[in-house]
Amino acid sequence: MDERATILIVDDIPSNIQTLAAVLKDDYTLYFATSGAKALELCLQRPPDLVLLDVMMPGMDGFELCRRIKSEPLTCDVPVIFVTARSDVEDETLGLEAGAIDFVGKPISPPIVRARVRNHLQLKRQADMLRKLSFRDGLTGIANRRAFDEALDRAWRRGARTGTPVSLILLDVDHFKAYNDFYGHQGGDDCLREMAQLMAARAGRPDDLTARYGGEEFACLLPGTDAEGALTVGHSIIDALAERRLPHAASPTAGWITVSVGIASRVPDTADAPATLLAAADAALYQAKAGGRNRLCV
Ligand code: GH3
Ligand code: MG
Ligand code: MG
Ligand code: MG
Repeated sequence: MDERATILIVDDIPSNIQTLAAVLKDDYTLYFATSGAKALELCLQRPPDLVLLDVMMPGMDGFELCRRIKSEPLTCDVPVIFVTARSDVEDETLGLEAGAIDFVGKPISPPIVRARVRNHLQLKRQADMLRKLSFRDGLTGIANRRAFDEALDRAWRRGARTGTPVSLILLDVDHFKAYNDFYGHQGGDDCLREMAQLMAARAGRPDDLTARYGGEEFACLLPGTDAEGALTVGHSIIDALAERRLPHAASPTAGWITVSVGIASRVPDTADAPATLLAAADAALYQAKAGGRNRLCV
């Protein structure tokens, strides 16, 4: 597999592209475009790790292309470096305001181009890694609360636009304090990891998101799934746990790990906040607990 970073070089003059390509081709996978429109198309098809961008081009110039790249959710984090013969304050200000991260002068100096590209790619990799980590739960490796909150907001807005339902399943492990007391905290951690995998496998559609919502509480977000579909997923998780029979000798409910499940489903209304869905699922979960645990309520 090719692990090399990809760089898009944009310039209306092919010989300028060739000059840059000669400097970078041994270390990176390169793409080229000779117009802003073509570059934008390539970026959206497959976002590169970095863009080297000419300022003066017929049609969409470099500043405009940079603004577009920065305004698209798919490409807004891609670093853009301007390659320009014009180095007056006004141009540099415009470029930076358009979202560029850096400049290199024309005619280019190969060592400087290599160094700047390498530095910005390294920063980008670090930022990507931090971003990824900030949306993962450290214990289980599944999505965390932050990822869930963002996904719920997105699903809610999309559902309101398209008139399609959003369903939410909240799951709380039964008698988990007793589990920790009996099996030790390490045993509890192992159990949470195993449960995360089991739940994520049951809510397995591409748009589904299973997250660790809090301590021993999990959430499955099911965009585009109605109440009936959510019920099926909820039951399948309860059934899978009954089949798996992770031992819980201290549970008054069963000899194995069980969960209480609350489900809510709505066709989002922009007048309503997604918090109403959460509150409904939480109320259903409370009912499942009060009704004896190891069960599902809607
Ligand atoms: P209920 O059936 O009413 O849900 O009872 P419960 O004991 O599960 O509920 P409670 O909220 O009293 O206890 C939750 C327990 O989950 C207590 C806490 O120590 C444990 N817990 C939360 N996060 C973690 C974790 O990351 N690892 C481990 N091992 N335990 C955790
Ligand atoms: Mg030009
Ligand atoms: Mg709890
Ligand atoms: Mg619990």
